[in-house]
Amino acid sequence: MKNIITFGTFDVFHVGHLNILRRAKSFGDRLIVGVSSDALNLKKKGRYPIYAEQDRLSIIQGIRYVDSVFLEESLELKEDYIKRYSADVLVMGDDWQGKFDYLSPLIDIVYLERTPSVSTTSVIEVIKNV
Ligand code: C2G
Repeated sequence: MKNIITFGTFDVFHVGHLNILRRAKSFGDRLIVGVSSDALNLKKKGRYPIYAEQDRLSIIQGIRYVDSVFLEESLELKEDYIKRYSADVLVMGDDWQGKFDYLSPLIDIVYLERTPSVSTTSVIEVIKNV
């Protein structure tokens, strides 16, 4: 049984999010997703996500490729989460290229190409300008 772990905010869920979850799952048997908390987002991006953390958790849990979800409370706890969920492979989009290489003694790391031309920020901009 190979466990895959990935992390993200997944705010205003879009096809780029779906693609990375589908591709992450293809690396193993179980996909575990750490969904960034609202407080972590405020710290990381200076604003709260559009969708509250409970809703983002429900959406991600409802995706067929996802086996379990948890709340990611801090960027510095990756090692703990990896051990807690017995993860074998960490998958992240390549906007994080190299950023988690320090974890490589603990886990295999795969960076996947982001889906082009879609992002939460661009969706928010389009809606703002309607
Ligand atoms: N993603 C993608 N293609 C896009 C947009 C996003 O492949 N067009 C991927 C990102 O690379 C990431 C995942 O979808 O792997 C979630 O993206 P975000 O919600 O933007 O995640 P982020 O806020 O970067 O949080 O501990 C790490 C952080 O929690 C990651």
